[in-house]
Amino acid sequence: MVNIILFGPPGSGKGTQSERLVEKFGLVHLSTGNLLRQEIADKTPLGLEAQSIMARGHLVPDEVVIAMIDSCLEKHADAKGFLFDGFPRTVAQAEALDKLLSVRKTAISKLLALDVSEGELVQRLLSRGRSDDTRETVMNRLNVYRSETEPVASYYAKAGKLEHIQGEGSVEEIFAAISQRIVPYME
Ligand code: B4P
Repeated sequence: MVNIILFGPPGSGKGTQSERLVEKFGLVHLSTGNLLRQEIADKTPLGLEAQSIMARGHLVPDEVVIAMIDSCLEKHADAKGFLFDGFPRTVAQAEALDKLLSVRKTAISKLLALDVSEGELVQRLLSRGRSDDTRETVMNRLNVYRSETEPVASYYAKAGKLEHIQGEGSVEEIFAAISQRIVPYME
């Protein structure tokens, strides 16, 4: 079983690349951002709680996203592998994920980190124009990324699982670079 984390700051292209990667490799795509936006669209109690947090660019509480991931892993118990997109975003989420995978007798294979400069990130997000892409929210999201999320890369680096990918260039070039890192796990 292969379990890949696609990691990077907001706007680094995790969602863009994940859609293509799951199609190519037949992995199950677990995007906490998409799952939360679906809860908001369905106006569930969880969605109502998440909406204002996401609008401010903050992180939804760890226990909420960990429970969401747990139930998705359960639902796709026969998957050949998972692509985690936007999760884990804190070290507590990473520790919880390791436990959830270890009880299922599997583990993270690699964390692939997309490197994109801050100027490029801001430009991409402001031109995307999603409801959480206002200048103020984008700045908050970048600050939260630096303080809460970046340590997740060091957490997996200690286990020898971190690999950096140049995240600037065409979508196709970046897709080829990521695919090259995943192929060995599919053989
Ligand atoms: P996410 O949905 O995870 O989204 P993101 O980090 O903003 O963007 P992503 O990196 O996927 O960029 P994309 O491909 O779309 O998070 C949203 C919010 O949800 C968070 O702020 C948080 O509040 C909450 N949340 C999610 N997960 C959570 C968790 N685990 N814990 C707590 N809270 C959580 O690309 C961005 C733009 O760039 C697009 O317009 C795209 O077209 C463009 N682009 C992509 N690749 C490009 C390229 N190579 N060149 C030029 N443009 C490119």
